[in-house]
Amino acid sequence: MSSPLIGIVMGSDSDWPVMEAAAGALDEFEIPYEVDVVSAHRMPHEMIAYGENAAGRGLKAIIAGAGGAAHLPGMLASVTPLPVIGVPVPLKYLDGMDSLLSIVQMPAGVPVATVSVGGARNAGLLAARILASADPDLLARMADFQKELNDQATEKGKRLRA
Ligand code: RP5
Repeated sequence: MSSPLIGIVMGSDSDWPVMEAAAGALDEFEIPYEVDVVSAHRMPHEMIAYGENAAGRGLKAIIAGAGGAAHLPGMLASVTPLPVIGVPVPLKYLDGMDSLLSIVQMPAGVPVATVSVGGARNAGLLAARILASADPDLLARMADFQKELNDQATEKGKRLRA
């Protein structure tokens, strides 16, 4: 197994049904990743250590998902120089707006690239694009993937017009 390039972390294993789509996208591009639960509130010391050690361990980006008072992506971004992609996980109440606002409203200087509520697949694809910017083979495969999306959308239009 290759060393992981992307860290996928979440506040609880209850986030996994949403977050597994990020892993699925990375699988499609054969990008090695690791998965863990690193709760900002329930295990703050481990969370800080994860962020502080991530770059030194060879990770290139972190995908962090959390729901409700979703402080995990922002706190990780505050202790790592790596790009952090935040996934707002929708919980039972408030339709994920609490998660979204907790993640997206970062102070200047501490960026988190926030995807849509439940948008873990896009988080995986964004991580792949970050790696692709320095990897011509991966960049070409990303361009092929986009061409495939284009073809599929074109085909749908053709079927409607027929
Ligand atoms: C957040 O609390 C987690 O990210 C999760 O979305 C939510 C609920 O966690 P559990 O009570 O299901 O462990 O920190």
